[in-house]
Amino acid sequence: MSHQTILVEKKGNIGIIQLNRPKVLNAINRLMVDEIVEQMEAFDRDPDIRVIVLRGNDRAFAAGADIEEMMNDTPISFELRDPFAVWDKMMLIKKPLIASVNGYALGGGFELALHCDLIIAAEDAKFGFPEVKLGVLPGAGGTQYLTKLMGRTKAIEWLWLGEPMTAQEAAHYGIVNRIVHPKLVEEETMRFAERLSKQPPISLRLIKEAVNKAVDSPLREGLQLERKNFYLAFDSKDQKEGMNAFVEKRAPHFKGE
Ligand code: CO8
Repeated sequence: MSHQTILVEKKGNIGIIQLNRPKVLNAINRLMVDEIVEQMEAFDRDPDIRVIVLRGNDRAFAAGADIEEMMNDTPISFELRDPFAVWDKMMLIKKPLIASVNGYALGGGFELALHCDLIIAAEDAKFGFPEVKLGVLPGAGGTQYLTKLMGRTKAIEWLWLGEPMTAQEAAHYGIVNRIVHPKLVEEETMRFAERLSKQPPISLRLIKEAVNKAVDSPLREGLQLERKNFYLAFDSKDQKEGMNAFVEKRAPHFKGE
């Protein structure tokens, strides 16, 4: 399938989506969100793919929503088009999603990275929510994700001032998983993705569901889901393989069955 705003590539079991509007620092227009999510869903269904990587280019992961496209929107145009319904679909992707961030991850670009399970970032990457400077606020989950990750005190300061945070600050607050030299971001991302691609896919998927449940439900509900998923894992061939390999003192080979 040909795309206008993204490039798509498969490397072994890893599906890569590259944001591709370099002239506007990968500003996210409506078509781009549609194409990203359609491709994520296609990789999620593809039995050969085990991990999905989302990346930008050296200058920017994405510098936010496309301001020119958005500037004439009205409450009614938003209501009728329902632009965030497609963002919600991202939360249903079951395979691991890794954001690989060089340069700017601002506004909707930061929100896109926060919709991923893991973020690998360059030491000089810049994360932030500058929406306040445009007289608006984040709309694709930024206020919620940031507050849950770093707590109210720091989140409200960042959202009110709209200044970018460094990758080191983002790592300090548990927002990014790894920071590396800008030239090593791709290598580190692929290394991490390959490592995950060798883990048992059904376990990864059940863990993702249970961890996401922990974020926004009472402990008891989360514990019940974790227990159900734990039982479910025992119906997989990978559970037999993993435990047999342990007692036979050999490396396991997981097939996602
Ligand atoms: N939208 C549209 N165009 C953009 C955007 C953007 N978000 N960011 C950069 N561009 C364009 C610039 O207009 C410029 O175009 P041109 O060459 O034609 O003048 C080109 O990209 C290069 O940008 P700069 O010349 O400004 O590059 P600098 O290195 O000087 O500055 C910055 C880089 C600091 C990143 C600067 O471009 C900037 O401040 N960008 C805007 C950042 C911003 O405000 N982001 C938030 C947008 S609002 C938002 O994300 C709301 C999310 C709502 C939910 C998501 C729905 C999809």
